[in-house]
Amino acid sequence: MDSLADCIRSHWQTMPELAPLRLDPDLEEISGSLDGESLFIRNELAQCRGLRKLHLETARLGAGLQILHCVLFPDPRYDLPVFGADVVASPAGVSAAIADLSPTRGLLPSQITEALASTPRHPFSQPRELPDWGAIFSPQVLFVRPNGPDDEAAFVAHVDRLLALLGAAISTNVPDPPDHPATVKRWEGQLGYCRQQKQNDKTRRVLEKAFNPAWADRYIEALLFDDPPAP
Ligand code: BLA
Repeated sequence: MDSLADCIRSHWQTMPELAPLRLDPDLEEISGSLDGESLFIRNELAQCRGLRKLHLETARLGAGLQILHCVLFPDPRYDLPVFGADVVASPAGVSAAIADLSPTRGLLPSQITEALASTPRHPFSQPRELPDWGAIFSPQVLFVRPNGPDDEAAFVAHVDRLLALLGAAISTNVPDPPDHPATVKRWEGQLGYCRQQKQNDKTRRVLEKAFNPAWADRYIEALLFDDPPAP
């Protein structure tokens, strides 16, 4: 978890025109309790050229669950995918590790598809099935239960590669005007991505239990998967 968070933060530092994004002070660091155990959530938010919102959430639920959640939402004027990663760990190990560059217009930019196709993949021994709402992810999505330190290091290396590809795509991208049909299509694609992610009951259940349903709803709607503003 720590090396993954460090990897993500170091990529943020290389993004062009990186600037802080305003975050409700009561959402920066959140404390709660779950089954008598303490809960702690930390949120980091930024923006840069090409990305309307970079979000990293690291959470600890007592001695039990540890979660890393990261989504980089593109500015729809740019032809860029959504980067998403989620890692869920318990004392028994990491149960879910997912990372993807997800298309916002049906398919990924060809430079990214080609780069991914030519990168050899570590042979993860425990691949996982996507839930139905996971149709938003690309065909190249990585979703595994890492089994040991080699798998864990390979997952971090994969995220590193995805973020390098995204960074390269940002540096060569020329934005379309806000009213361009391609911009509108990518905005609709991002809206669909957020709607599908909100169907993940596992996230909602953990937040409802740790806080309460109204709080969980606000957190999901306003911070995790807020609808992208119209271009
Ligand atoms: C699964 N997400 C989970 C699980 C939990 C959470 C408890 C079940 C673990 C398991 O199946 O092994 C909880 N995730 C959280 C919470 C947050 C969070 C509380 O991010 C708070 C911020 N989820 C995302 C993103 C992706 C994602 C960005 O937030 C992908 C890019 C995917 N999480 C994802 C998927 C599953 C999951 C695909 C498995 C769902 C399933 O099998 O039904």
